[in-house]
Amino acid sequence: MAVNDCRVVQCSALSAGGGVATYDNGSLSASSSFFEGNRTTFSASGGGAGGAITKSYGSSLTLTGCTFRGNTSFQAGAINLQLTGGPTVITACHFEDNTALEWSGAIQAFRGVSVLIDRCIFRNNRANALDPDGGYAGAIGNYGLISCGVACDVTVVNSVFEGNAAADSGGGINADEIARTRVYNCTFYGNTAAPGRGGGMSNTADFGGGSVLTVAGAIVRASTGGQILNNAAASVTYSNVEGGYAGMGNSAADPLFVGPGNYQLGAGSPALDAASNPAVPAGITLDLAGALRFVDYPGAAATGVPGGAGGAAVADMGAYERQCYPDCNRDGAMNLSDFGCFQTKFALGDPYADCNGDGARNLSDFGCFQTKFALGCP
Ligand SMILES: [Ca+2]
Ligand SMILES: [Ca+2]
Ligand SMILES: [Ca+2]
Repeated sequence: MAVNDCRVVQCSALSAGGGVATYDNGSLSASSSFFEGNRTTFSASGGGAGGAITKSYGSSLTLTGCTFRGNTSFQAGAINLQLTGGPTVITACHFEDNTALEWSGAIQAFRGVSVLIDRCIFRNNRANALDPDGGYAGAIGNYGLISCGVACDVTVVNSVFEGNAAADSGGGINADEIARTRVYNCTFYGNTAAPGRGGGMSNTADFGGGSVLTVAGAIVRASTGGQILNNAAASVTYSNVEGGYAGMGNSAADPLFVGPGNYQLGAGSPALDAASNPAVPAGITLDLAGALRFVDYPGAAATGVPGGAGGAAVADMGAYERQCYPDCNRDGAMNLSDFGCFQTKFALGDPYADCNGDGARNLSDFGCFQTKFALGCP
């Protein structure tokens, strides 16, 4: 089933999938669609999962360019993914103001599902605690009850978590039981959990032991309730964590975001060229803004790990890769060939050639390019 260019608004279901559901080896894809104010209505203490979408029993799910806003459920405020089966791939989607009464404000993965979440924004989602067992995972929860190896992985890449809140643990992400959760090149800012319970992320052992959380290339700042809680097995490397976190390549220095609410990295950021290329999953080549993920930023010391799809160009920490504007051909060097590249893009009418950003492409853009080239990467 395909749901394209649709609006699914204020729908409800008794127990699962307030808007849309796929079961029994079915396949659901949705693109450029809007899911708002959908909910499950099962009694609050008795269940209800997936305010907007449920995927279950072997089915597969692909979501691209969709928005999920203000959906509500007992667990999995927007999307419920459960039981082994086909993969889930969620790309370039926005999740805002979704609510779970108990667990997982936006997305919940449960029992052996394979999930890739790439280039998404999670903002102001929350998990309340209707009873004392709840309040886990403000945005994403991953819970595995059976041993299924990599088939159970939830992998999150190139995404931003901002202002999400969990009444108990994991304002951005919570994992428990024997879940496998991988978080690469994501930015967490201003997320909230209870004191000491991981405002950014938590790897808890409250429902069973053995959950493994692997974090690389992340930026985790300004959390309430601590940045990262680990009560099981966690590895955090090549990441920027406010207050510091033990692990190879980690730092605590101010990442120099370009401005409030804008998590692009400023010039001179210690997060430039400081992530780990081999950690980035195969096939990932773009950052959250749709720009190239692997860019060598001239003047930044490469303190991260080269290799992988980036070769010598090392990825930046966080969801955004800083681009060097005058390095037109993106080869990490600034020379005459970049002038040729600019001329070509100008001739083709490429938006890149509007160097001064005034909406027109004319001679003044050539002067602008020369000026920026002379400045390096301002
Ligand atoms: Ca870089
Ligand atoms: Ca170049
Ligand atoms: Ca212009």
